[in-house]
Amino acid sequence: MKHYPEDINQWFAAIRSGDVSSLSKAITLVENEKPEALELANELLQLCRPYLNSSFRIGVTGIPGVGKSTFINALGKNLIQKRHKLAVLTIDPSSSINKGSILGDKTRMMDLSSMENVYIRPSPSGGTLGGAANKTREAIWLCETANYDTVLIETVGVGQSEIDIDKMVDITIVLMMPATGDDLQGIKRGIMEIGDLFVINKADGNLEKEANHAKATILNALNLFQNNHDYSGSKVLICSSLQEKGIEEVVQSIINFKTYLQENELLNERRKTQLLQWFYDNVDSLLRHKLLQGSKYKSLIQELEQKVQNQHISPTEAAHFLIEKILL
Ligand SMILES: Nc1nc2c(ncn2[C@@H]2O[C@H](COP(=O)(O)OP(=O)(O)OP(=O)(O)O)[C@@H](O)[C@H]2O)c(=O)[nH]1
Ligand SMILES: [Mg+2]
Repeated sequence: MKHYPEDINQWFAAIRSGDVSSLSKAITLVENEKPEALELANELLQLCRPYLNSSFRIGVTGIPGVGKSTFINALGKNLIQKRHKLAVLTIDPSSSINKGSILGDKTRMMDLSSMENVYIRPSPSGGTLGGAANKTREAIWLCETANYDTVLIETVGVGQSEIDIDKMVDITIVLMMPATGDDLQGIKRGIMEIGDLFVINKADGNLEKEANHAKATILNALNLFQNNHDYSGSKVLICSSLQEKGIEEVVQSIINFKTYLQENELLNERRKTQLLQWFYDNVDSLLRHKLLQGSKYKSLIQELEQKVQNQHISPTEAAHFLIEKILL
């Protein structure tokens, strides 16, 4: 294919040796939806299989503007000082429409983006129609092949089905900020359940005092909602990403949590569950892709789409009807 290296073994070797442009091209390839690209990507990924799950994956999520990019910048600098090799992927839900806000993200990660041993890359979230899948997991895998031992993933919010961050990382950090009123934004069941660590950011200036208040509120909320593990270390921390205060404590908590996962066999368990999920997500999106690209059911699908929109048939009925036809 045009624009891609011709020799797949050489391409793979270049990725392994740390050539950043070869890595970037590979990520572009796995994001490409064209059938010939999928085939080439599969060939390349087969070579990468031994390196799957070779990094520690840290997910950072939270509402827009809470400071995720600034936090990753501070956290990343700390990890680089500890001699890690760092890949940062930012999933932008809007990127399939407007090509993303990586410029904004990169400026928030200014220090990090100019450092050696750091790779920053936006990962489109994938369209919702047409069966395009989110390829962040493949991107992580390629970074692992390129020897990045730590992968940080930034994503806005939760509840976006297949881009739910906890499906693809070893630890999920939920970033929050102190509210000015009593009410703390973002305490919702979903977010309390996926978080392994909760970090209250922007604990500086006027908000410093509020941050302690927020900590108590979150600790309370953690007692109310059922969390999915019995980790007994501190789960709620306070930091200022801008002033780089409290970051070392966050790093120590990440390390403690990782040890907890390893000692309780939970790291492997998590990864096994995620691999299955990944398999089924691929089954879903490939089925949809093949179905919509192929010509066999084209007119039936068009007919059903119209009927659904005109409310002559419910979406549920239409889906059942189509699947019955296919499996007949
Ligand atoms: N005072 C203060 N401001 C912060 C802190 N961290 C981030 N900010 C500011 O908050 C704003 C948003 O920061 P970002 O890092 O871009 O937030 P984000 O969560 O990545 O935003 P999106 O990617 O748009 O969802 C910026 O103006 C930052 O300077 C902090 O610790 N203290
Ligand atoms: Mg950001």
